[in-house]
Amino acid sequence: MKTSFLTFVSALALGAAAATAEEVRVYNWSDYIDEALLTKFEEETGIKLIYDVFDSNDVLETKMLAGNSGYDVVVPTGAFLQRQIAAGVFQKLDTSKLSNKGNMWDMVEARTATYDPGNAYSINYMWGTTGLGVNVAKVKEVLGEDAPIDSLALIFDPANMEKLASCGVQILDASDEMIPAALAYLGEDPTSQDKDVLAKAEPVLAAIAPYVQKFHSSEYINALANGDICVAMGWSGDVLQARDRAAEADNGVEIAYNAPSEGALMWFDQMAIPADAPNPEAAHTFLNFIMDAQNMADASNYVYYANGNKASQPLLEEDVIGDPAIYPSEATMENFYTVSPYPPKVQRVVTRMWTKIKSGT
Ligand code: N2P
Repeated sequence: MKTSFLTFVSALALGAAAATAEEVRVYNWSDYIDEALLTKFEEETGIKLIYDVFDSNDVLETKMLAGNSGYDVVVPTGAFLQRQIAAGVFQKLDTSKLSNKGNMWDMVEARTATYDPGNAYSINYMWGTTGLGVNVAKVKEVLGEDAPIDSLALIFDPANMEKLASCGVQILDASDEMIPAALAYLGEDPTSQDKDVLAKAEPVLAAIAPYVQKFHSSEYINALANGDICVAMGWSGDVLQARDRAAEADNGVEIAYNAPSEGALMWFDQMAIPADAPNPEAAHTFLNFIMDAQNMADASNYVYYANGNKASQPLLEEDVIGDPAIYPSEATMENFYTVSPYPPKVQRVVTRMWTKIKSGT
């Protein structure tokens, strides 16, 4: 009797486990993790991981605002996170399920609290800057020895772009980053939300659009590495990954990353759990896995971005923690700016402007 009852109970338990087969769906940026970590997560937790990628905050935001994305963890950048929290898109984190939270870095948490007060809804994954990926030899061949390789004039002076078009230039398809950069080039406040100031960015971007091979936010990694393009306005770690891919291919291509001397945008990518996540429990397990010092170090060592995890720092490779393009000094950071979400009316103007600029290619 007893045995058969137990058998019955365990059969029920098994049935229940099969019905709710634990899985977690993560939507992260492309080229942003060491894939070995994905397998490690599944092996350690027994939770099936479905991992999709995107390369645009706008794409992520459209999905988040529509709801029912099916994702348990997503990774918006600070300013986008801020307005998505306001729109009710995320749930508060349950810190009782995040035993590794003490590993986080107070310097980063102080900064991300601007977007997410108290860091109640998100943890920092990685952070970096937006700047110039340069094939130095090619660019000097085209523009001469004095080529302004660390200045926004490289891409915003049409005279330079006209020549660089011959070796190929790609620009991020991110209005929220490229419009502030054009303002910084003009000596205007890149954080301005004043429509009249923002309007000044349009002619700058429109003038170079015909020389841009592509407005795209992930293809430039391989394009730089293969020598298909000579300049990209892109994200720090992505350019460094291009540098590495070229070195590995031993193809003679040498890539450098330069934060623009006029000021660089500094951004923070935050992991958060949608309010309608199918499996918030597994989402917390994933976040806690990511906050493990070794796991976070492995991720940064692989993608060349700084992270928000203080405990990971002794585990970082010297070419990561020791590279000021990845872990800049406090003094360098003073030349970085951060942006806040545009109010809806201004956002509409910016979106329209961007569509118009791109259609001029
Ligand atoms: C990863 C790019 C993430 C930086 N490839 C954009 N916030």
